[in-house]
Amino acid sequence: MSKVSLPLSKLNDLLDGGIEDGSNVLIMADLAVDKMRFGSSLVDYRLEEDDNLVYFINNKLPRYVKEHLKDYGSYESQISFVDGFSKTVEKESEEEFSVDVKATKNKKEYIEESIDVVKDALEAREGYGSTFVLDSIDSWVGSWDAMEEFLTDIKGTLESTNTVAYYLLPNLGFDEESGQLERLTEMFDYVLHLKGLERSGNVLKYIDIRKPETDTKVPFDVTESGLVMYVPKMIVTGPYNAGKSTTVKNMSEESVSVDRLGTTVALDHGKVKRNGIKADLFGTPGQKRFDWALNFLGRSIFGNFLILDSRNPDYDRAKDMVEKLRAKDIPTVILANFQNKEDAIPPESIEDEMDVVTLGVDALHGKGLDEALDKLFEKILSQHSWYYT
Ligand SMILES: Nc1nc2c(ncn2[C@@H]2O[C@H](COP(=O)(O)OP(=O)(O)O)[C@@H](O)[C@H]2O)c(=O)[nH]1
Ligand SMILES: [Mg+2]
Repeated sequence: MSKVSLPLSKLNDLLDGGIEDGSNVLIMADLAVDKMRFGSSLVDYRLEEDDNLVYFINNKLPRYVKEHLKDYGSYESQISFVDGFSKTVEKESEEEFSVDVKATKNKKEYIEESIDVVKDALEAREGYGSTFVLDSIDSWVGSWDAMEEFLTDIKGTLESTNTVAYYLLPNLGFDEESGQLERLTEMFDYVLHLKGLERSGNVLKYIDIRKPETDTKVPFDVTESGLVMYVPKMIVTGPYNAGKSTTVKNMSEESVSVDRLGTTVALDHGKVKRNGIKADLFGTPGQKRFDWALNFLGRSIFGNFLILDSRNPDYDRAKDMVEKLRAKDIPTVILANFQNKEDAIPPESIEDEMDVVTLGVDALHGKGLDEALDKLFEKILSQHSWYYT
């Protein structure tokens, strides 16, 4: 059996390459997260990877989905629909594959009837290699035995047609106590829980892999270019003239520097989009304001770049900053800047002195900034903090 990749490289890393072919995957989404946007970016990605798509629709007319699927026209030959809805609203189905039972009448019968239609649709795809999507199984909730039978029964066909099946489900308030979550987790091969956290008016979305049980959580967002890892706030700190503004500017796609009253009230803000990573970057103003900025931004800071001038690292000041960042549990990476200068101290020496992961960069010419971003994200993901509880 081989692995099928998902559109987020961190997820694939955590799953040892992706999802095992022939699997049933539950994608459960908290109500604050738009599961359809996640589902669409998954589908778009798999279509681009030349999968066939078999899309089971049980809560709207297929025509509606066709109108809303990105680039449906160019992928039409790769897609079949299983129409599980027309009958329910007493319409004649226009699709080759349709379920001939009303979803509202008898759930058990409906689910049983669906199995054969889905099998036919999967087997009819030439060349196999398919993504199967069922949106959504909320109406199956409660019919646990029938659901389990569907999942067990479909398995052989998934394996023989090299298909991964994704079932979308809004989190209707399943909790550990009721045993429903446990039951669901048992039934599926993989369970991805999309969670939403409210933080100062924004919803922070992240993926919690419930099965196989995984500690690392992956914060994400859906952009025009698909799924990316996303954190809303990372800061850039460091002594005066160490290269903070330069780092924000050259790490970002777009940036603004608001200079008022000289350099003392400068605020740098940049939008980072690279390596499948999206982040908002804020340069903290002059060093005296560092403590103030830390207290003000406090709990919503996800990570920090501490920029030092490698020719003169100002260790006392730097250590003081690191201590305060540690106290707030803020993941930090030191950037040993000005590595293009002859008298720069190598990053290894600075790391030894500071006891914090240190990378050498030349912020002015953008050297080492990609690696710096990867490293800080790695730290953010592995350093468990308040924001995931
Ligand atoms: N040669 C070189 N110059 C740099 C580098 N990083 C920043 N600079 C320059 O150093 C000066 C101070 O940088 P700036 O980003 O304003 O420092 P800040 O006070 O920390 O925001 C500017 O003139 C930058 O162009 C670097 O890596 N190499
Ligand atoms: Mg500056």
